[in-house]
Amino acid sequence: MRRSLVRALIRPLAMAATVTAIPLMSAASAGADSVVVGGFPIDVSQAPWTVALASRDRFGGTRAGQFCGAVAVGRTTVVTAAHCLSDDALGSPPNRLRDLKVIAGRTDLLSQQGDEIAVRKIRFNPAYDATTHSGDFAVLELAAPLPQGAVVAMADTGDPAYAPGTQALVSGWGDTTGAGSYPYRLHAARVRVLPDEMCARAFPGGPDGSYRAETMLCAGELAGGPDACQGDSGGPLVARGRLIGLVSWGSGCGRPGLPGVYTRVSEIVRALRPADGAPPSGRS
Ligand code: 4AZ
Repeated sequence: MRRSLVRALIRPLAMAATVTAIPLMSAASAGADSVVVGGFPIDVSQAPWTVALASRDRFGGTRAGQFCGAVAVGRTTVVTAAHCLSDDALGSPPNRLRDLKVIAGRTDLLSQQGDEIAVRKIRFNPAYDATTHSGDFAVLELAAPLPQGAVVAMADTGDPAYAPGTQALVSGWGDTTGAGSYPYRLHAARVRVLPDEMCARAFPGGPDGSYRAETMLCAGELAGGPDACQGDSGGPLVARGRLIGLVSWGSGCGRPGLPGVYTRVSEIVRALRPADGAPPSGRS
């Protein structure tokens, strides 16, 4: 499951480009073993740090080319999941993608609301491990600044926002049902930070993946329900007004006993801290 996530991400989204379905307003609840992402539509003003990663060249124009989420952490700095920008996900190296953009301030992908800003530079976390998804982040430099109001602070190590039980909000334009229903409107779901042991138990290694508490964060509801899903990858998990996670991976969406796995944002803070040595470098 884990190794197929990137392909799983790309397949439904590539298909979505040709789909003309009516946007879903929110995920319906369903039976015991069905997937539910349990979210609700929001206006981007409610989570203005949520931006879309988009390429119309690669993914078609139906949904403005949206293929992943990302987060504004500075006026010209956006973070996303490294796996969103892998050759595997994009079908070519990211620097070949001439029209890679961040879309900010837009609730509905069908609208012209907000700004589309070109990505000037991509820095991959040098410690990203594509096999385990450990350290799943990349830092993007934008060609023009975002409004200051779009920026969210990142939570450093020891921030109480990481405490298990903390309520958090995940937002994105990803699948709202787990069955390939991609909305035009931004959605959000309320989840809770869960103890690392829950994800360690759910993902001990093997087909469903392996959880590493140092670089990953566990969130969701143990009973299943609200969760991130394909197409939300790279997007924000915010608690107490601070960014604590980026949507990274999981096994299905909203399934009982299988929480969502997020990139632990304190790892990004650490990597970006000048005192820690060089900032993350890589292909650009
Ligand atoms: C994905 O493939 C994905 N339910 C993202 C999040 C989750 C599962 C899969 C978590 O992009």
